[in-house]
Amino acid sequence: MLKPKVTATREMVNLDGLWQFDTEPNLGREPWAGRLKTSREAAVPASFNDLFTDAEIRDHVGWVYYQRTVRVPRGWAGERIMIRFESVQHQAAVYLNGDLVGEHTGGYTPFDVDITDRVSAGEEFRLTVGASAELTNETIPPGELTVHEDGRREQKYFHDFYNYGGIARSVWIYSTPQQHISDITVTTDRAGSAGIVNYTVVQTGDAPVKVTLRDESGAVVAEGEGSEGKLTVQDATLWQPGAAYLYELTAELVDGGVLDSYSLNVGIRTVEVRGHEFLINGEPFYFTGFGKHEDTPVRGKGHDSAYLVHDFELIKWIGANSFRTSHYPYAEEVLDYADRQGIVVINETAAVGLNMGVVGGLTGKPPFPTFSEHYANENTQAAHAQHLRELVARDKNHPSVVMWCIANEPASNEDGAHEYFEPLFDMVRELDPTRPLTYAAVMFATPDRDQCSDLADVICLNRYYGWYIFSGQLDKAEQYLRMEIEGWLKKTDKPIMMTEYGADTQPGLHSVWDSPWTEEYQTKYLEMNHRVFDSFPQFVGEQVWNFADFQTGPGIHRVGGNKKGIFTRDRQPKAAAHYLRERWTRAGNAK
Ligand code: BDP
Repeated sequence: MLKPKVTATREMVNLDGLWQFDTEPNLGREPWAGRLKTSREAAVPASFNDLFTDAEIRDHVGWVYYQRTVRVPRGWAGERIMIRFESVQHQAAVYLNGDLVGEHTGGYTPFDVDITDRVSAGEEFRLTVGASAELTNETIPPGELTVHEDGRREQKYFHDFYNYGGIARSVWIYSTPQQHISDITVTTDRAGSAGIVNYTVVQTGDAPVKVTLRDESGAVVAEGEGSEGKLTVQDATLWQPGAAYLYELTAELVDGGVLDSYSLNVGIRTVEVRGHEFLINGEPFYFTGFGKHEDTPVRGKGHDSAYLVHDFELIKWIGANSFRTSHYPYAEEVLDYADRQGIVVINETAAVGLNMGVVGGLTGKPPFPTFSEHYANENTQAAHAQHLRELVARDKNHPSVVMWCIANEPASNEDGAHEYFEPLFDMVRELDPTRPLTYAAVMFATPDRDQCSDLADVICLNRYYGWYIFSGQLDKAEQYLRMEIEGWLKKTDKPIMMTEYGADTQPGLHSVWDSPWTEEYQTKYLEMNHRVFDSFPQFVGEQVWNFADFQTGPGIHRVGGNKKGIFTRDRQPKAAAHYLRERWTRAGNAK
């Protein structure tokens, strides 16, 4: 799944901007059959929910429709013509003039619609996109949808962030030659001071393939022929955390002239788990940073390049080296930028909420088994597998991505979890043997109860001692956190990291005592956790929950959203940001 790009043989036109917009109840039966009769317009990319003041739109459950006209560039005659949707949350139906031409399920991975046979160069067409953010027990993420007798649709979900919907990332039409490169896979290795770049090019037709690797100055450092090969770069400059270096690999189909050409960035680096260590380029790596969200005021989950740049600036300011794409794949632009900025990424799927235990509150008692016909069943697992395939297909070439996270807080302590996850882990290992795998373990999945840690290469824990458990009692929290980690060390010799720990904090609230919600408490909570982490050499990282405050569904334990951010939703630092900066910029890093 190659990202659309302008190359010597390919063109693209961006379709972002204002599209006509309406929700299902306001429409006739077939909104795609003609022009939408509405004066309402929605911004693309953006979640639609927070754009308008009408509560019925914000909380609409069901289909919404976006529409615009598109003119195909007049020079595209004879080319293959595609539409690329980077993200439609969570289900999409695409109509060209009156016809259904494409469908996709899964809100965080891109899809293409081939419209070559339906459009003509220089002509206009009407593009209508239906988007539904409905979640059921057979979608990823899962949810619960109830249709009441009066037809009202009610959406529940079991994850702690607002279920935004709509066209959240850019839309493009793009051209490729009929005979074209359809995929490139790159893996890298090191041999002494040389760098190895293994490549596979997939194409239509059988034109000879030529591959050229250039360094950052543009000098050719290696060349290859054929659809598979191994390039050797003498004295390679490695891609390193905090010191990105990117080569450019260009693949060409050459038959007489150049039929198609596509370039991508390649960072030469290795990732390996050895004993208790997580190694990047053979060096022990300690993750510092955050679990994040794609979440900003007004845009919701809409991708925003200004926030992208600013968030990375704050990540660097605070001295962090990494983040996890909690709890879904982020926009491709984010990973491209991480590649260029040398920020390390744990890439997570949208499998969040596979856990009925959370419904039982702190008891962790599920009302019914999570892995059952009723909830996470075979169809859920098939949808999960599809998400994983799409994620790996999209992100396999990013040097910044060092680990795949198969799920967030699944009920890995419940019976049936191992049977559910084993085939998924096996499948991803086969798709990508080069990266370690993990899942972020929920607090009920203690070392004595978790049933899936044998599947993971790194034990990732989400723990809230001092917040959900022993709130305001940091001494006790410290004792229990330490005990739990000791328990894990008895059970496994894999590396361990904390992928979530955090305390809700209302900026401006202060106290001399250990008072939850104050800025002081957030700092003391983090200090307590760090005392524990620092005493275990088997620990390979700390990612605080969360980078910034973010929007959630309504609930009495959420004050205008989740307030565990180290930054506010508009990216102002809370007191703990200065503490973390002090810790993470200190020589020798966190440890
Ligand atoms: C964890 C979840 C995360 C929540 C967080 C919290 O992984 O999505 O936002 O707790 O409660 O259980 O703040």
